[in-house]
Amino acid sequence: MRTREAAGATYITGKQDDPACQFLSVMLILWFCFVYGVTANPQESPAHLAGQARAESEQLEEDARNFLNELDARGSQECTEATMSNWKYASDITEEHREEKAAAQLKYAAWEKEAWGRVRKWNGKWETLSDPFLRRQFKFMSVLGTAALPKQDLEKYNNLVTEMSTIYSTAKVCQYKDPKSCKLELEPDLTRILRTSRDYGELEHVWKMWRYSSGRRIRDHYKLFVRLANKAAKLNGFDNMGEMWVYPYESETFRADLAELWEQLKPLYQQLHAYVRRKLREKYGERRISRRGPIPAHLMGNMWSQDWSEVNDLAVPFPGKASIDGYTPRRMFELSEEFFASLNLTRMPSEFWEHSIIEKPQGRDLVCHASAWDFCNGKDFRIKQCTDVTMSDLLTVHHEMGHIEYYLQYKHLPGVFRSGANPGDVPHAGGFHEAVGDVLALSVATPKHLQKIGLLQEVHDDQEEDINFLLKMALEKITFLPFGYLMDLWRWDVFSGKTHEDNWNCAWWDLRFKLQGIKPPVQRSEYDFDPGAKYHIPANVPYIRYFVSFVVQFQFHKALCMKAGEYDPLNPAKPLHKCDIYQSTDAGNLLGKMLQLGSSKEWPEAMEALTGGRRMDASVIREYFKPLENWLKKDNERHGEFVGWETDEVLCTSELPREEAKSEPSGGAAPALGLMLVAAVTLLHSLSL
Ligand code: BJ2
Ligand code: ZN
Repeated sequence: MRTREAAGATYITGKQDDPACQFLSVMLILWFCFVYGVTANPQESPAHLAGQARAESEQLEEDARNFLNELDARGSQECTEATMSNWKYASDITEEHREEKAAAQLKYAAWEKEAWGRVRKWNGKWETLSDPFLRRQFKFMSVLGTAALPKQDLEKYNNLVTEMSTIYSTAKVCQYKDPKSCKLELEPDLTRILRTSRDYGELEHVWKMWRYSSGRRIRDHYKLFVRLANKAAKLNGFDNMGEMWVYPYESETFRADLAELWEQLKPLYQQLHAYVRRKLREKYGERRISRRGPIPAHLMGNMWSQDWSEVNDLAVPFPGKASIDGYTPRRMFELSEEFFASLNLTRMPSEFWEHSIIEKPQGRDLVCHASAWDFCNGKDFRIKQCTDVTMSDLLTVHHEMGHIEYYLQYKHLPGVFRSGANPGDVPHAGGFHEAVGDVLALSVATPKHLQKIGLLQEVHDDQEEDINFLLKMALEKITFLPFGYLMDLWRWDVFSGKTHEDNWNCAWWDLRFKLQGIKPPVQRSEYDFDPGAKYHIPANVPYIRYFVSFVVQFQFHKALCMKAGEYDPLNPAKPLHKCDIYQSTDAGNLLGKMLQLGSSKEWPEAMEALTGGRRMDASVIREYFKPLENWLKKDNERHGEFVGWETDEVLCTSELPREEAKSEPSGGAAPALGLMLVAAVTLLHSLSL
């Protein structure tokens, strides 16, 4: 710009030296002005041209709005149809429903492709729109997702995901002491055994056989799946599917930020790990739990060691525990709804109560893993959960209802901003979605609140009770952090090829050891596929959203507590962990305002609206757990505990372990022939790829 101006100035000075030339120039300009003034079309005057440009851009804005509205109306219908077929299959796994779902998925993908094609015609124009709300819709709709795959590939891809999650959802395990009785299901049977049994052998059996019946049978499917997923990502302009997954977080530093968060949280996790290891060692003996080693993964009361709160009875510093005997699933859901209503947030609509599945139906297979559903029509919202009457399921009820509350709050927005609503594969920044119900549950879990709702008889409000409470919370929240982080660390490396498929399972155990400090109860091999024994891998649901959620939910909690007047950083009588926002309409309104934004704004903006800050911040969790962290440090020191873990054991090899090579383990309901068949079919699939 500056160069062009300078050149113009030089030109004019050159001519000014000659008077004759000057005269001629003036005459020429006068003549031009005269002619122009008399004959020029008034429609070409600068003022008029500017007006015309303004009208044109207003028209473009209007056309864009109409175009998007029309697309959204049709998109919502298509989405309702596809979600309905998906629900039918997930709640009743039959061949007929599978076919219907497969057809509906293809129809939905065809629509996505058509819509994307129409959006593309706006390239070069939508970027000039002045309304950021419109521009953002175009931006979101410019990424097509897996619908970019050629039809045959897409069909294969969809079928693979359905098949993997069906293997997972229908897997059965034989009983420990009765290998001929093979009807144990993950929910409720195996989950209950892990929660309540303290028999080392039984726990090992259940842990091992679940992986034998689920993950191992998924391994070959996953190979083909990764290839197709990456093909889709490339068609969308990404290097691989991992890149496509993190794109919606709209941050260049996202992965580095996560690594930093984990580094900040690790010291607290390590103190907790050392403490629990001692408690488990006291229970199971030094031969099984070593002083400096990782903890065997089957002893934490949870199939994936992602939440250790079910071993609170072993770990509790000062015994005494709440239980919710006498509750029913319906009552648990009503309790949760009541909390939302107390904050002036929306109650569940009548359709929700009519269509949700809140208890496991008998006599049919279904996807029991709890989930929340938005049917994209502003009316139909459901939860499907095989609810068990336990404290941790009560939290899951709140978690799922948090999703529904989000759906309800942003239902006025166009579909692209109703994050999590579409059955498409490009997830929006899901961390906030995951945090809503959990934030409320942080209040519900406080001893004061549990007493209010009759779940705790006596509250002493002393230091011992405080530590008991914080330890229980840490067993749920802090133990989850490394697991929530590593699930996608593993998948990002798988998608990028950094982790080769010959090393999938051992890479998984490297991460489990390094981040969680746990080890498998029996040596693993590359015949196993332990990541596949966790729902989100076969069902292909990105997981980093949960790590993000476990960090930001404390930031949200703090902001809401301050709004409710329940937390004051300067008042030691009102610490963060004792805050209960129940019945605070001020807090509810503040939360509601953020939920109503959906994903129409970048997440730092939504975060700012609620917390005043724009970054994920681990210091709030550290603040919440500070009294416990201090107590753990002292307790570990007092017992001379080694903080951290090391091992020289080989946790995983590429070879089939010798004892297994001799005979297939008994107790998994999958016959070896079945395994071979799955492998053969998958091989055929790969050959035709
Ligand atoms: C129990 C919970 C998921 C969730 C389900 C299954 C996958 C996605 C949904 C989405 C919601 C949306 C779950 C809870 C904490 C850790 C994790 C786990 N089930 N999903 N439709 N959790 O997030 O509710 O319902 O709108 O995106 O998986 O490992 O158990
Ligand atoms: Zn969730």
